[in-house]
Amino acid sequence: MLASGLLLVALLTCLCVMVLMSVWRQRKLWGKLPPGPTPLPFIGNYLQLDTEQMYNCLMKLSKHYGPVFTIYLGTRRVVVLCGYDTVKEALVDQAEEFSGRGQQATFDWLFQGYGIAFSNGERAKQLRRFSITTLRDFGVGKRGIEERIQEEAGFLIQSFRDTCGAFIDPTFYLSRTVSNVISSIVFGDRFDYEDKEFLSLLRMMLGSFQFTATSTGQLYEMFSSVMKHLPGPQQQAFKELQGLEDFITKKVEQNQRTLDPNSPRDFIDSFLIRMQEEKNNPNTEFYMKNLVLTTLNLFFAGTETVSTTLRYGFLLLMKHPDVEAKLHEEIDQVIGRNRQPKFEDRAKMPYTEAVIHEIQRFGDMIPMGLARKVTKDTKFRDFLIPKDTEVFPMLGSVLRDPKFFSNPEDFNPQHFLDDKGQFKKSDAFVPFSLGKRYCFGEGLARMELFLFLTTILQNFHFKSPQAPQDIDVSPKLVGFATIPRNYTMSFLAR
Ligand code: D3G
Repeated sequence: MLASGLLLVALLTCLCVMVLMSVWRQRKLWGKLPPGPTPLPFIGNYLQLDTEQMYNCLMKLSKHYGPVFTIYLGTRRVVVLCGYDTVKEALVDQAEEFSGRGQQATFDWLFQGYGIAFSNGERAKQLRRFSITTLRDFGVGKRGIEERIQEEAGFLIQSFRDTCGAFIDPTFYLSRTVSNVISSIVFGDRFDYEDKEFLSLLRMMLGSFQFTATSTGQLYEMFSSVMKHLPGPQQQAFKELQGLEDFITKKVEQNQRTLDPNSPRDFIDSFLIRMQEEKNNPNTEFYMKNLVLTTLNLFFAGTETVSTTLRYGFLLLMKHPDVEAKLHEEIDQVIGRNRQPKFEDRAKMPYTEAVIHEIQRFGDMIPMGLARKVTKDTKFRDFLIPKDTEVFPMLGSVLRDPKFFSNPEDFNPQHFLDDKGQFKKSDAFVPFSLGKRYCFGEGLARMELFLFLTTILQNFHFKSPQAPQDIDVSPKLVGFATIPRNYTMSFLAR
């Protein structure tokens, strides 16, 4: 009797221990988030972060916690990925899991999960597919868009000639030109360079893009729910985003009034036609809000990234006159002065190709990438990342990965050249990100960078009011975007 009682107690104890152990193991499994500093309620890791230099702060933390760690931006839990191996293992080897879109608090104020860049799930999939096909229909990746870029490059050359060698800030010269390429596709026509409304749209894009790189812009990433109601520079950014949306809404209404369903004139027309085709589909993603906000995504992303890259590039070439001289030499040899550059020329211009890559690598346009999130509970290395956790792929840490670039902090086209002077690819060249949500404007951007840069250098050389050694090529702002310092320059006819 006593023995069986003892046995029962022992058995029950055993069972209890087993149950407890299994619960504990599961909890531990669940708790296997990447390491990171302990967060406080509501403010998260605010005390460990400096909103003036988020990128640098996160890289410092990665020295302590390793290439995969967890940080809390206010209440947002974010897994940070550093270096080529880590980013590639996540975004490429586990592409599906890491294909969700995380937040960009400033842009989300307007987009609210609609449109193509800041959306998720079926919506992102459908709109991405449609956009890629429709861009192609309007000539992207073909002769059509190449000729449009060449023509626009001609207008830019003329506008630089008109400055008669005066020192100017090139910002809006470049953004007008770059923006007119995507404008031709989404609105069916370019803007006149004197158009006041165009300039105001370009100011709104520049302003809100720069805001995301400021300290307030990064603070807004942590405390948007409070700050959206408070006065401050964020209100100006909202006004600018709203101004852009209002303009697109107006363009859509114009298109609607004059639509011929049998011959779409531009991206907006094609979307309107698709809306008509899907009007009886209760699950359609083709409706007005997605039309306006997808168009705004293309217009904005197609303007600001390429134009900021060129602006940074000019400054870098003035800092490095030897590089500019070698570009002139290759252009003269391969293209000469009597015909416009064409995209095919690229194959015979390894030096130019290397310089463009190096400008993009050094410029590091979107240093922390567009935030991703995991679409399901995800096992990554020895960690478990719960569904919907945000992920920052630190593209800047890949572009400056010392395993791939000999002097990652220096601007040096040799990073992309072999000892025979031939162009050398690098897997760590990831300015367009990787995986399922990589930038599908990549082809267009590369064509523009090549044709604009070669056409400009075929016609001008650059003059800075400062001596090369006094030019500061370190960024003015690093946040969501990297922004070069303000400068002026002069375009001297060759
Ligand atoms: C900004 C605002 C609206 N839609 C897209 C953007 C944006 C900025 C940089 C990129 O997208 C990455 N191509």
